[in-house]
Amino acid sequence: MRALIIIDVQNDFLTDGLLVVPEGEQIIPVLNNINHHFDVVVATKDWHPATHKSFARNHEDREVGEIVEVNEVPQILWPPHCVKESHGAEFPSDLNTEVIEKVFWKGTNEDIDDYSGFYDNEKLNDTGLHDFLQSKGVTEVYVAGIALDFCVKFTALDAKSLGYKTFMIEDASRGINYRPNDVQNAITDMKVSGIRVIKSYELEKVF
Ligand code: VGL
Ligand code: ZN
Repeated sequence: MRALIIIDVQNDFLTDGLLVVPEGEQIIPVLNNINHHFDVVVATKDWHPATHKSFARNHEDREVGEIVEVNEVPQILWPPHCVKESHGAEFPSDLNTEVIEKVFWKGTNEDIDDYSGFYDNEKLNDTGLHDFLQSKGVTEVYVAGIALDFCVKFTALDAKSLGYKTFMIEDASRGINYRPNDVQNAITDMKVSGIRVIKSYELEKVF
């Protein structure tokens, strides 16, 4: 069985959001066009309490982009984003969400961030995604969404280590590119780990 995992396609990462990912909205029609290729479609949502330690404003005298330690774990500081139950945390209205069988929540514990759809950054807790995919008999996962250089990358790397045949759909994903070449480096890291980086048109050829 083949699953599409849609990572963090949420208003705050799109134009007018609080942590804008360039061209983020361009992936919405791509996702809507490809979802029929999959046996299972799931999504993740970044879902932070307002007090989350990944927000620069929740530290004294710290700015966005700085790295601090939270319980001895390095944490990049972000603007506030995807606060649970806010408009920014919702799916954009033009994303076809009817096909999404289940949503997995990440970043819900204020003390630790979660870039992967499977576990938090220290792998202390899991989101239930692996168990769900196992229960559906999924062996191949296709990861797409936001941000290519953070949550898409870490989800794909975990999927690969969990033993799934793993693909990342490049044109159905966009990155933050906080430092120049972050997206290119993320793509290289994924390829080196054995993840196949594909374009959405290739799905037409395969299935
Ligand atoms: C993300 C930074 C902070 C992501 C989430 O979805 O890639 N990036 N929170
Ligand atoms: Zn976040």
